[in-house]
Parts: sequence; structure tokens; C-alpha cells
Amino acid sequence: MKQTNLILLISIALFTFACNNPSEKKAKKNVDTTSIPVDGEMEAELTSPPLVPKPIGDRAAKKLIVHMEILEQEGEMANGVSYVYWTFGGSVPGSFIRTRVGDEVEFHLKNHPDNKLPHNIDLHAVTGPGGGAESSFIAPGHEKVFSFKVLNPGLYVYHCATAPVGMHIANGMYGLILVEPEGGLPAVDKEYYVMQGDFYTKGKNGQPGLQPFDMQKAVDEHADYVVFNGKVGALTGDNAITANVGETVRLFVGNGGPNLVSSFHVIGEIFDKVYAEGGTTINENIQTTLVPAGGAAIVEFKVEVPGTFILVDHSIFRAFNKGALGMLKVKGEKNKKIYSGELMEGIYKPEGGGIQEMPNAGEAPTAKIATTVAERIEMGKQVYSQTCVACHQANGEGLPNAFPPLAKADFLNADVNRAIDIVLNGLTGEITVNGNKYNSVMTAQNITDEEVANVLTYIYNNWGNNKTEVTPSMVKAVRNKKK
Ligand code: HEC
Ligand SMILES: [Cu+2]
Repeated sequence: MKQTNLILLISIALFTFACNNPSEKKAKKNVDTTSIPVDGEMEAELTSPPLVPKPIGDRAAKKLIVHMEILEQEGEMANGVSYVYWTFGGSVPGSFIRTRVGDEVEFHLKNHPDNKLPHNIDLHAVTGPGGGAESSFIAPGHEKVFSFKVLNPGLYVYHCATAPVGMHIANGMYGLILVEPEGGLPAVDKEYYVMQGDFYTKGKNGQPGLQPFDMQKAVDEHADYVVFNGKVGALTGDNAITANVGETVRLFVGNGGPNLVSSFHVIGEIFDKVYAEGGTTINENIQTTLVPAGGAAIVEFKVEVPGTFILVDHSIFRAFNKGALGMLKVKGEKNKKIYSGELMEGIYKPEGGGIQEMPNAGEAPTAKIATTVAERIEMGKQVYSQTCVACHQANGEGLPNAFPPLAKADFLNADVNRAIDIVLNGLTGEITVNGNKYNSVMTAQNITDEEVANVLTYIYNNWGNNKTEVTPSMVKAVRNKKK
């Protein structure tokens, strides 16, 4: 009898404990972070993408001093395309800031004397009017200091909020600030910083030269570029992020906009965990997560097999034609039980691309005309990297059974007018190149006579081909013959 009573008592106790637990959790969440004491001060480590500062671990809340400088500087948007970016700390997205709940951030914002415009910062992690924008408005050559206590854990966007706000954001003025919970986020093996943004240029996607911002396109939300980390190719090839088989990868994903919402996806992976919208709720087993403009998400996944995993905005034209494509390269042992397939390089490569103004922004540069063979080759290289490389590969080597080689290619060297015709009008049906049969489709390339001449001259004068020069008048002749 006594024993049954005891068991009953224990069960009741356990039952009450189990019932109490959720409310206890809730209570913990609502803990008053305004009263967390700070213990000493430290200078914040800031990093440029794709790197993030060291985890906070179990450190106490501190006075955290952030020194950030705004720089307006020319950078590369894509191969041959440059753009004047406005940046927080010299990178797009701006420097990553890592804090913990209870930190008192003392923010020193400098506007470099060579800059042309006033700027400020609105941090979504700030509880206070304008997120700091009102206290941080500064003219070039000045510095402002303001302080705030971080109260809510999560991953937050910061951005400039100076009028015209859309233009400041469109020029790259955004970044991420992480607020870790007490004790820090669980440890992982690799952490990276990836932030999407959309860009609007006077010239269409890929048009070379220094491209001014196009306000009308921005208002219309017709992006020429949608990219990760500020430029086409910031996370591809040698710039790819990396991991080893068996490691857990955490991506801090942000979206600066100004306009577009990102459908963030990693081809060949499933997110084991997503901190939805950068907050506290963890969702599991997610294929694609929505990252709103001015929002963020933390995604985590273990990489089980080697290979190249492609980061995309799954609004897929943005990925393949506007630049929203990155790579995670994973090294290590194959695991045939998980994935038996072959690893092939060359699939999922970028394919390239189409009122209020800054004073003296000027017009888009008009297309340059090549005057020497050397210039033609140089300009042809550009056309190649934007138009042909996705299929014929970086050094014209092609891909077996899919895209014929243009390097040391007997088919190409045998007949220049046929080559011109193929670029202008496309090609279907079986052909034999260097002894191998190809039976596929090449689409007609919608490029100018000058561009056809340049790209073919580039190809003929590289990779062991016969050094033919193709001129625009030769292209014109082939074009007219078809009509
Ligand atoms: C979408 C993929 C794709 C793109 C982009 C592309 N090609 Fe091709 N190209 C092909 C395919 C496929 C064939 C073979 C077609 C067939 O089998 O009939 C081919 C064939 C050719 C050939 C003849 C075969 C050879 O090896 O000499 C030439 C020349 C050529 N392409 C040049 C170019 C140039 C120059 C560009 C860029 C201006 C370009 N291609 C862009 C897919 C592409
Ligand atoms: Cu600004």
C-alpha cells in the first residue's frame, strides 16, 4: 500500500513537472533582458563576407564598441562591369557584427571625407526610434556615436535610411548583426555570411563599363542583377565557401533587397534546421526558405557527401541569368549509400544575361568598337565569359556528350563562315568535332555583329586554334545571306 502511494506521488510530481515545463520555457523566453548587467568592455570584431566573427561562447554581456566606416567606392559587379557601391565598412554586404543579448553596443559611425553623401544606419536589432537612424545621420568627414542595448536574440538586418532610402540600399548599404542568446548558439563546424541584394543599372545585365544606378528600373523592380555578397561570382569558383564531409555548416543568410524576396535554396542539400526569419523558432527539414527583403534566416545542415552544392534564389532566372548563384564545395570521402551518382563539374554554372538621378550620373557608356585585333580579342573574351562559357566551359574544352569543344576544334577551324552562321542562327543535328559526335541544340545567340566578330576572334586566337580574325563585315555578310 505504502509503495503504491509513493509511486502515485512520484507520477503526480512528474506529471506536474511535465506540465510546468512549457510554461517555464515561455517564462525563460520572456526573461527581462533589459536588466542583464554588463561586465567590462571590448572592441567588436567585424568581418567582411563570407566570414563571420568568432562565436560569443559563454562570455558575459559587455559594453561592445563597434567602429564602422562608410565608404563610397567603385567595385566590380560582374566581369567587365563596374559600379559605385556605397558600403558599411568597404564590403557589400557590410561588416558582420556579432553580439549577445544584454550587450550595450557603443556604435561609432564614420562617414569618410571622400564620400559625396550623408548616410546613417538603421539596425533592426535596436529597440528605439528609427533603429538608430535618427541619432546616426552624418555628413562626409564626420563621426557620430550612439548606444543601444540588444534585448532580443536573433539575426537582424541593418541598412542605411537616408533619403532616397531605396537608392542607398540599392547601392549596397546593408549588412547583418547577430544577437546570440545567453551561452551562445550551439557550436557548428563552419559558419558563413551570405546576403542577397538586387541591383539596377542603366545598361542591361552584362553591358560592360561603369554602370550608373537606374532609379526608374529600381522603382519598377526590374533588377538587372540579383546577387549574393554584392557581385556576380562572389561565391563561385575560387571564391566558393568550403566544408568537409561530416561537418555541420551554418549560413547566416540575409536579404538587403531593396525590392526582391529571396527563395533561398541549396541544390543537393536539405536544411536540417532553419531559424525561421532569423528568430527563435526552429523549423526542420526544409528545402527552400523565404528570406524577405530586410529580413534574414539562419540555416544549418550537415554535409554527408562531397561535391559542389549550389546556393540559389530559387526564383531561378535570378540564379542563372542575374547572378544569384553561389557554391559550397565539400571535400571528403564518397558515401555510396547516401549518394551513388557521379560527380561532374560544369552543371549548374551561371549563364549571364538586359528618374531620379544622382547629379552627373551620366548615361550608360555606349558600346566601344574594337580598332585592333588585340582589342577585338580582349572584348571578345568578355562576350565569351558572358555568353558562351556556361556551355563551352572556361577554356573552350566543352563537356563530353553535351557541348562540343571550341579548343583545338577541327570543326571550328575548317570553316569560318559556318562558325559565324552557328553563332547567329544556332545549330541542331549531328556534328563531329575532333572525332566525337554531338547531337544537341545550340540556341541562336542574340548579340551584335561586333560582338560575334569579337567573340569568334577571341576563340580563334586562343586554345590552339588557327588565329583567324573575324570582322563585323564578315558577320554582316553571313547575316544578309540568310535573309
Ligand atoms: C546553351 C548552350 C550553348 C551556348 C550558350 C553556346 N553554345 Fe555553341 N554549341 C552548343 C551546342 C550544344 C553545340 C552543338 C550543337 C549540335 O550538336 O548540333 C554548339 C556548337 C557550337 C559550334 C560548332 C561546334 C564546334 O565545336 O566548333 C561553335 C563554333 C559554337 N558552338 C560557338 C559558340 C559561341 C561562340 C558561343 C557564344 C557566343 C556559343 N557557342 C554559345 C551549345 C551552346
Ligand atoms: Cu546611405
